[in-house]
Order: sequence, then C-alpha cells, then structure tokens
Amino acid sequence: MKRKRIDRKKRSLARPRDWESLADTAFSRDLSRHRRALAKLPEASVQRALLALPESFTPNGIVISHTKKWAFVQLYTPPEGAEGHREHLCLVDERLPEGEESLLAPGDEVYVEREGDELVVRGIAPRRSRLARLAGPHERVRVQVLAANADLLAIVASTTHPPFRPGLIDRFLIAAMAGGVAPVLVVNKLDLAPMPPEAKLIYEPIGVPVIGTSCVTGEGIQELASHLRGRTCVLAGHSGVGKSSLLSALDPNLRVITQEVTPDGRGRHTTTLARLYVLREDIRVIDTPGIRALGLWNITPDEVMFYFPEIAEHAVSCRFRNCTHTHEPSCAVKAAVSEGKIPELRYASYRRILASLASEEQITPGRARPRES
Ligand SMILES: Nc1nc2c(ncn2[C@@H]2O[C@H](COP(=O)(O)OP(=O)(O)OP(=O)(O)O)[C@@H](O)[C@H]2O)c(=O)[nH]1
Ligand SMILES: [Mg+2]
Ligand SMILES: [Zn+2]
Repeated sequence: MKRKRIDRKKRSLARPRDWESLADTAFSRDLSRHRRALAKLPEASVQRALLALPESFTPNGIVISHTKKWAFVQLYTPPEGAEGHREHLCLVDERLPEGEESLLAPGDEVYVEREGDELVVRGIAPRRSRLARLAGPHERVRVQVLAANADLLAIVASTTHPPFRPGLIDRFLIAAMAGGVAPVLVVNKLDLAPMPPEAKLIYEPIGVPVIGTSCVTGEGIQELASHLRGRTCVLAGHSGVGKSSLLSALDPNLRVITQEVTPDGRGRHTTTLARLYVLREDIRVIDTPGIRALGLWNITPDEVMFYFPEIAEHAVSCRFRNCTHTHEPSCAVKAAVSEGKIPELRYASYRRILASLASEEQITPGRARPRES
C-alpha cells in the first residue's frame, strides 16, 4: 500500500505537467490500456477485437437496457437458430468510442454482429433525440443520456404522495426541448386528490398537454394510450409518482415491479435501471428510475428564458436587451408577473434555474475549466 503511493508520487514527478496534451504520450497510454484489456479477454474476444469496426451499417436492433459491458438488444429479426426469441444479451465492443455523452441508452439503435457464439454490439446509430442530464461529478461522461430516440417525454407527477412539485417539471420541459423530445405532463393519483389547478393553468397555455390519470380507477389511461400509439415515450419524474404503475396500467400483461411509497411520501426508488418495454398497440415505453434533481446541460444562463415561452414573449419589451429579468429596472417580464400574465411559479422556476446554472458551473468546474497554467 505504502509502496504504491510512493510509486505514484514518483510518476507524477517524472512527467511534464501537461503530459496529457502531448498527443503521442496520450496515445501510448491509450494503447497500453487497450493492451491491458486485451490481455484480460478470452481468445475469441481477442480475435474479434482485431477486426475493424464497421464504418457504415444499417441498425438491426434496439437497446432495451444495458450496463457498461453488456446490452440487452431486441433484434429486428431473430438471429439464425433462435426462433421468435428476440431479446439478446450482447457484449458491447469496447472499442466503441465514448464521447461526452453516455455510449448507450435504452432506445439506441445498434448494429449487432455474431462472432462465434457471441453477439456483439459493433455500431451505434446517431441519436435522433435524447433525454439527458448533466452527469454527477464522479461519472465518466459529462452528459448522462436517460433515453435515446424517444418521440415523447411523459413527465410524470402525482397529485399527492409525493406532492405536486412544478420545479422538476420545468427542468424536464427544458431537457425535452433541448433534446428534441415533445413533452406531455401526466398528473397521476387522481384517486387520492384532485388535479392541482396550477397544472393546467401553467402548462396548457404553453402548449404542453396535461393528462390526469389514476392507476387505481383507470381514469385517463386510455387518453394517455392514445397519445402514445405508434410512438416511443419516456416516463420520467420523481420516485414514487407511479411511472412503473402507469406502464402496468397501459399493458396489464407486463409484470413491472412497483412498491409502496414510504409514509413520508418520498418514494422508494423501486426502478433502478432504465428499460424499454414494447407494449401492445405499437407503443414503446422507456421506464426510468425516479430522480430528485435534473442538472441541465448545454444551456447557458442567457438561453434559459428561451425555454420559458411565456417569459421570452414579454422579454422583447424590456428596456435592456440583455435583461436577465431579475434585478433590472423597466423589466417587462417582472411587470407581467405582477399583472398575473406570467404565473408566479414559473417565474420562480426561471429564477431558480438561472441561479442554479451559475452555481452548477461552480460545483463542477473540472468539466469545462480552462487548463491550469
Ligand atoms: N393511490 C394510487 N397509488 C398509486 C397510483 N399509481 C401508483 N401508485 C402507488 O404508488 C407507489 C409507487 O408507484 P411506482 O409505480 O413504483 O412509482 P415509480 O414512479 O415507478 O417509482 P420509482 O421506480 O421509484 O421511480 C406504489 O405503491 C403504487 O401502487 C395511483 O394512481 N393511485
Ligand atoms: Mg418505477
Ligand atoms: Zn426583463
């Protein structure tokens, strides 16, 4: 243990400070990592690793769920000798390059090749859309993709247990717009409490359909199904709001695990891995684990207002062109809020998001920090 530490110290002393910027040093480091990986693999895999990755391909399957090394893939046509059975565990080719986004997400279209007894993911098609969030500071990638190629994001909230909180909804709306996914708001557990008035008041005027549901009485489930037909939809929201229950309500043949919400109403994080389900009536749903916070990516503070259509609409009349609508005089947005033309809750969300973007930049400075000199 002690010895290791000394070694590491020596190494860091021996290297020039900016060794990572020297391309050939970085390359040789990568190569040795690659060699180490090869040494650990069985013979068949070594053979495979020496074949080139295809430069162009037609996807032949869709990712259902995955870990770092493995992916469950639904193949469009069953491979030879595997009749009818279409979901297959595939090895993920470790040479597929991971950029700033997660390499794989449920919904990704992939190209799978048979190599001996194994099926291997050899290519990933460019994403048409993504639902993504800023990854935690300890994750390998900067942007965690929760779901790929979805047409719709159903932001699920509940009337109560857990309580209705617009803050996360507003963030999901931004993530949906930024990722090219159309949002709908689903307010579940109508059997426990009526629809919170602000749900319709705030979101319908900005063009977000609001659907009230109950998995207990079945209310609204048909309406939800009609939105989803022929599409791929992500279910996302706080833990315990009933995402997995909605999935079971949409297709009772599915056995999706759900759990009681704890007495404090905080939910229990029953779903731990995002997964795509193919339901009847040509509906594909990606169920995701409940989250507490959604860090926004690729958005600068001055862009935030463009994700709040009702704020952007009034902003043109502000005295200052670069008005942030927080402290400036003659701000048309603040005036519209006090006249009730912009809901106070949305304006509060706008300010919270603006403030958090500034602090997120401070919390995760390692990500985009200019190189120390
Ligand atoms: N009363 C009532 N309870 C519901 C409804 N929908 C879900 N529940 C209950 O809420 C609890 C949580 O439901 P889940 O479907 O596991 O919630 P989830 O959003 O998938 O939670 P995570 O997987 O942790 O993100 C379970 O006890 C469900 O039975 C509903 O419409 N009405
Ligand atoms: Mg769940
Ligand atoms: Zn303003």
